[in-house]
Amino acid sequence: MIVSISVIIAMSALYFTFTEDIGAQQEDNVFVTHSGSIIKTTGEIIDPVYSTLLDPEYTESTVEFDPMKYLREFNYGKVSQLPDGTTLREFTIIAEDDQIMEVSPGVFFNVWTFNGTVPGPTIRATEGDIVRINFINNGSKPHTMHFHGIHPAEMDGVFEIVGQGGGRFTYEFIAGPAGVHPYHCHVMPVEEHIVRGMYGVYIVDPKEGRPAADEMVMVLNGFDTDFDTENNTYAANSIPFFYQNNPIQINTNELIRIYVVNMVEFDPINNLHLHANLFDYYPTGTSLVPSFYTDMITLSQTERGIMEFEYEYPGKYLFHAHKIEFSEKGWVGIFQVNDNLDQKSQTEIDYGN
Ligand SMILES: [Cu+2]
Repeated sequence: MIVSISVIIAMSALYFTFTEDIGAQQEDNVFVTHSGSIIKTTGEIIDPVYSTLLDPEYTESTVEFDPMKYLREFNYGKVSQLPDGTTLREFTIIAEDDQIMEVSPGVFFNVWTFNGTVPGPTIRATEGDIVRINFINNGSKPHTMHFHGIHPAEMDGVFEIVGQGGGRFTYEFIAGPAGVHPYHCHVMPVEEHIVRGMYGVYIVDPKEGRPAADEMVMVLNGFDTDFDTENNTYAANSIPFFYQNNPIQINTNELIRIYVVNMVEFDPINNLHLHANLFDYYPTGTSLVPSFYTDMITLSQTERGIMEFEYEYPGKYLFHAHKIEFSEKGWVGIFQVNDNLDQKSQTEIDYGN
């Protein structure tokens, strides 16, 4: 009897400790719509009058984001060697939640950001390196960084909530496994922290490297600008139709490698179709041997992989979601394939190390 009473007391203590922990992450703006669906996003809107008083230029976009620059930009961190020869890569990531991004012409949206952009920086390391993230939360809400990959529990960015107004946390782990992984904020309501833009790509190169290629990152994402838990825009790399209007220049007979990550919130699936070609596909990028040779992949949220292909014939080729609703709301782009003879090879670009 005494034993069972003690067990019940111990379990209730555990229960309350656990629910208090979770409760600390919750914001209480859960409500039911007219149609009966439960909205968990807060739909918080910045007061423009108050914000303009603080900063007269507030109603203008505060986010400078160039999808063409983001496409081939890799952040290798501040590199040093530990006494045992291990490479240490240090990154400083600052979270903010008061940034304004023009997510489509004339549509200004309050995004929540890592280092001021959506997506955040592409963090890149080699398998076995030590990755150290000096995380500073300058936002007005709690935020964290949750990396996919392998690391200790306390580095998982879920229970160690980093407080607003300058809270700090240092994430440190061994880079691995090789592949392409997302990182994102994991504070509740997680769907809002994601759909507002708190995510990015983390690439772990295999120790033996991969063949030289023209490499790029595509984050498939969207924005719910009217807070009805449906996306209003879709894109590869945030800006609808960007790569259709600004085709990605590539060369014939040159290996193209795309790290693709689906971060679309609310919709169960996203997909990608490449025109007039097929590609080798490495799900999660964890194997050096491709699993598929295809022209179409389907991805649920945070599902990702590496695509490799070459174009033989010059010309313009579409790539887009074969979920037509998504492509018609912006998730469509063009590869302009140039004849390799008169183009400087992209693989000669020094991406740093
Ligand atoms: Cu967050």
